[in-house]
Formats: sequence, C-alpha cells, structure tokens
Amino acid sequence: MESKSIILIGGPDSGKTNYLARLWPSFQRKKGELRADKTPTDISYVDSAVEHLMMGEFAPRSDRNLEVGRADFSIDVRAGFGNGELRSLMIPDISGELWTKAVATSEISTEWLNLLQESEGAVLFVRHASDQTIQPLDWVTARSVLNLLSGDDSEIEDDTNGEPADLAEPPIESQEQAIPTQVLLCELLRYLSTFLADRADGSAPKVSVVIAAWDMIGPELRAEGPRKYLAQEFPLFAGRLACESRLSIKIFGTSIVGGDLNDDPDFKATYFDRHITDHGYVVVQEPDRVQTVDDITLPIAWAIGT
Ligand SMILES: Nc1nc2c(ncn2[C@@H]2O[C@H](COP(=O)(O)OP(=O)(O)O)[C@@H](O)[C@H]2O)c(=O)[nH]1
Ligand SMILES: [Mg+2]
Repeated sequence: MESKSIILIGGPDSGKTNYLARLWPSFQRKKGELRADKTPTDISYVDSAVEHLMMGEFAPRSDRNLEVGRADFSIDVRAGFGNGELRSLMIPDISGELWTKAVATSEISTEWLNLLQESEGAVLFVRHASDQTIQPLDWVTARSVLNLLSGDDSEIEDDTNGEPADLAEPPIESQEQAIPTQVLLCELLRYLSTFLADRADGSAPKVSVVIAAWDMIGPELRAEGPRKYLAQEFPLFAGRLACESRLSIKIFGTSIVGGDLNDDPDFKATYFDRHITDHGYVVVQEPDRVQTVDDITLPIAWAIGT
C-alpha cells in the first residue's frame, strides 16, 4: 500500500540528526504518541547517532558517517499511540547546502519536487544558538562591509600598531553568497505551502516548526514560549508563519535530553541516573498558552494528525 509521507527538513546544524537519534529509544520502549511500525532493517544512519547520546554526548554535526552519501532514509510510523494509519517519515538526503542552492537559484530539482508532492506534512527544524545561523546585514555590519568595498580604510580605527587589523567579517565573496537563515526558512515554507499535498480528507497539510535546543535559551525568553521566541529571534520568519494562508502550522520547542550535554557539567553528572527515555521534553505553542510535555515524538505525531 502506498502510504503518504511526512518529511523532516531543516538547514545544517538545526538538530535533525540528534532528534532522530532520541526518537529511537522512544520507539523501542513504545513510549509516546508516535510509534515505529516496525524497526527498519538498515538503521546504521541513526545507530551511530544513538550511540553518541548513550555515551552522554550529542552526535556531532560534522560526523561524516552520519551525513555524507547516505541515501534517503524513511521509517514507517503510526501516530495515535500506534493506532493511526501507516505513514512514512521521510528524511531526505538533502544537505543544507543543496537547500541553500535551491533557494538561491529558485530552482528545485524534480526529485525534491516529487518528494514534496508526495508528502502531506512536514517537520521543519531551526535551532537556537547555532553558529550556522546567518544573520542579515545590519547597519553596523553593512558599514564595515562598505568600507572594505570602497578600499578606503581610513574609517577603520587603527589601533594595531601597524599590524594588519583583524577583519571581523568573512571575505566578501562568502558574504555575498550567504543567504540569511530567515530568508531560507521563509523560502522553505513557501515550497511547502506550494507543493505539499492535501491530506486524504481534503484538509490542509500540517507543518510542525521545531525550535531545537530549547534548553539553551535563557530562562526569560524560554518562559515566553516558542511563538515569542521566533518573534524575537527570527522576526521575518515569524511574520511569514503568521500570514501563511494554506498550511496548518504549530510551533514546538524541543530539548532532546532536557539539558546541554556540551556545556553543562552539572546536568551531565546526573544524566546517567535515568534512562534516556526519561530525559527530554517538548514545549508546545497552543493558541493561548504554552504547554510542556515529556513526549519527544509530539511534533511528528501532530504533523501526521488523526
Ligand atoms: N543543548 C542542546 N543542544 C542540541 C539539542 N539538539 C541538538 N543540539 C546541538 O545541535 C548540534 C547540531 O545538531 P544536529 O543534530 O547534528 O543537526 P543537523 O545538522 O540538523 O542534523 C548538536 O551537535 C548539538 O550540539 C538539544 O536538544 N539541546
Ligand atoms: Mg544531521
């Protein structure tokens, strides 16, 4: 039987691999609203990522074994605690750079186009505190770039005693090509809005927007919830989400183990006290309030719907 897909996408370093790794133990323990229909045979892609989590570290983004040359990867799943209809969770082999290229050239390959048209929902990742997030040029940055372009360095303060000044900005070429993350997200959403299929009952496709590494956000902004977070940190994208007319959208924050394994020794010290499925949470943006739930599968379960 042909089953419709839900696709999981996002830019580089947006938390996709680690999230998938964390799903695994939940599938095995049959915890959560989303269940794997059967364990896929080739799970080497997720396996090594799960191993990292089990050892008390995040799967590093540069782990080439996890990304390069892998094929499209999909898992058969059912929402509704395993009682829902069969769906395929598709993690396409589309690197961040390829998405960036598609956005830069406004050309999407036939393969991805088919993939989008065969999907009736999506989970779109963005991550807090990623050093891969590209900010648009603001007036401060623009000023130094203009100085560089004009070749007139008289405006750049010379406090280096004759040594060449450290240039804070990357080379011009790479700046020209760098598409701000928010623009990329808006374009991805446009692709989803244009090409995702209607659901079987004729209703609009559902898109979960996931803010990964929710635990790294400062307590004040965290208390405001996912929608306010986006409005503050990704205002252009937040505006785009607010005026989307076709898709049904819900915003989530995820913390796959409930803390930061990289930079929080106190958290790491207690990490092994409990099983991994007892770690982690999802913050759900409801229309009028914010809810915290300990089911990490929720963003996918919601996108699949009932
Ligand atoms: N603190 C924290 N960091 C996370 C979380 N999820 C991902 N990260 C960080 O984000 C990095 C990139 O995640 P990854 O899954 O490789 O992103 P991908 O490139 O989209 O597959 C990881 O190496 C972690 O450092 C989370 O829930 N909490
Ligand atoms: Mg990855």
